[in-house]
Amino acid sequence: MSALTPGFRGHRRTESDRVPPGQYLVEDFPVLSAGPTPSVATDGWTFTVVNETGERTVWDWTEFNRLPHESPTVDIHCVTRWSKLDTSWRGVSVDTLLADVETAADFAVIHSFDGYTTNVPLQDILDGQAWVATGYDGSPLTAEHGGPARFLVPHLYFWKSAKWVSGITLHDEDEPGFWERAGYHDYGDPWLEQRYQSGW
Ligand SMILES: Nc1nc2c(c(=O)[nH]1)N[C@H]1C(S)=C(S)[C@@H](COP(=O)(O)O)O[C@H]1N2
Ligand SMILES: [Mo]
Repeated sequence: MSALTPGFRGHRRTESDRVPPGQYLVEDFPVLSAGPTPSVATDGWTFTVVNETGERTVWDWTEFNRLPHESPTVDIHCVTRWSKLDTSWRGVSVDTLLADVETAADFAVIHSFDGYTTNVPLQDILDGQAWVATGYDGSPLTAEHGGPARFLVPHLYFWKSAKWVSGITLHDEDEPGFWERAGYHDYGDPWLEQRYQSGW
């Protein structure tokens, strides 16, 4: 893997270089949910990974909080056209969650306690690209933003960052999630403006 790509580390990036096409910057943090905010208690909370053969790995809240945590600062991009730069989070990387999971799967579905789902290629959530976040901006993640824990995969449109996350299932085949079945793009790269499936 080449560590230095021209234009990535080689040049100073201005703020406008960090805003994908068709997006505008916000300073506040908008709340976007398809339904009401569920109240998810940490008592009885679990995070579950299921591989393609049905093997389950489960953490309760206490076990999850003992896992090594990271503090990523990332830019986020919602398909409704707002972007927010330098958001700071605290969470467990998906690499940590999948470290002991045996899998040859190519796809993942992220599941939430409100029934929300979203699909991502497995390679897009490995190698430091995705987290299960329990903290935002120095505080526990609020319920409206997905607390106690939400998925965070900032290089894809923010609908892929499922709030109130309950687990990850691994699959050999791609399985569209809630918004993807409703016509949102299967992959959702903000830099390519992959907002909706063609025909929308
Ligand atoms: N469980 C769940 N996760 C969700 C959603 C939702 O409706 N339910 N909305 C998605 C969408 S479309 C966006 S833009 C972001 C919004 O996150 P925010 O409310 O923290 O800004 O959450 C995503 N995750
Ligand atoms: Mo969104």
